[in-house]
Amino acid sequence: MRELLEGLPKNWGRWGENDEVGALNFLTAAEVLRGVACVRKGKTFTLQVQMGHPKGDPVWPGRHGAQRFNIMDKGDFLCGAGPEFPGNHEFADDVMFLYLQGSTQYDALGHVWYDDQIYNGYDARTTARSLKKASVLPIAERGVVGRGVLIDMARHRGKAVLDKGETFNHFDLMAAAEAQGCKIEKHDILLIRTGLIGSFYERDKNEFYKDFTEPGLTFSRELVTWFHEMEIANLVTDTIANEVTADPETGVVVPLHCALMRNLGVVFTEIVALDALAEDCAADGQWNFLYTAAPLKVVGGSGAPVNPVVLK
Ligand code: UVW
Repeated sequence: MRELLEGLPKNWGRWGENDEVGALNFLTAAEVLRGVACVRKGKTFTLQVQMGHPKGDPVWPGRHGAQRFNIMDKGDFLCGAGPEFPGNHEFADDVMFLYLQGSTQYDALGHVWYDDQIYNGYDARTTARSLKKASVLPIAERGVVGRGVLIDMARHRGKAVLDKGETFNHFDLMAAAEAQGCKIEKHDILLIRTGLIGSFYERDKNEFYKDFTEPGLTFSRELVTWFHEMEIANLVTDTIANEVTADPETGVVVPLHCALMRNLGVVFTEIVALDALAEDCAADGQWNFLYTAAPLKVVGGSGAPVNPVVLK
């Protein structure tokens, strides 16, 4: 990874030696108002996938989807195991076991690293047992609000869903934006649709996970420089890991996690449901909007579930 990313820009120290939210610092009050200016119709969209979906949850191989268990329900009361209260109300309770990266989620900036340093140069040993630095908590405390723009790469290529391992770069994003009649602007929250997550529920799971390679952004030095110059605050996609799984040239796995998240502090949001929003954008021709998201405040978390809300 070091060799691949040698000489590329870093934002370490740019927002001070204690910074933990990286490129979200670009989302000033003026940027919030730039997003608000996109709200014209009163339409709202929620972008979280269902947790514990009956057809399974799309996850990075080795993780598991959310599992929810009833702790109390009518059955407990029928067999006399439910607690009795004056007035005799009954109730249902449940618990959930979930990977914090196993559903629609924000990654903490300390989620992925190489060379023993996480975002902003913090020692990777600060991740032991829980993230003491650059956890998801500061992102959750801050919230994410700004102007979002959706690039529908699948629609641009005339496909319902991009192929396994199909790549695209910043030139493709800009060409798609032009075809959509919109522009990716500095400080945008960049949403990219590949069709992958929407397709998951109807696909054979063996086929989906076989030779696991997602479609997505592919690493190049120019692409990293473009993200740096555009000062993109947040990358949001309908894939599990926001990039083509392995760089086709070198075989290096998730180089953009390192180049964008670890080095530039670009915040990643993954496994996002973008189909309904994309349909609406294609119908009304408006591809920009106010994007808002508040991941859960998980102390020490390397990620946290979220249900982003978009307003047009
Ligand atoms: C990895 O950790 C590889 O992916 P994600 O960012 O999806 O959690």
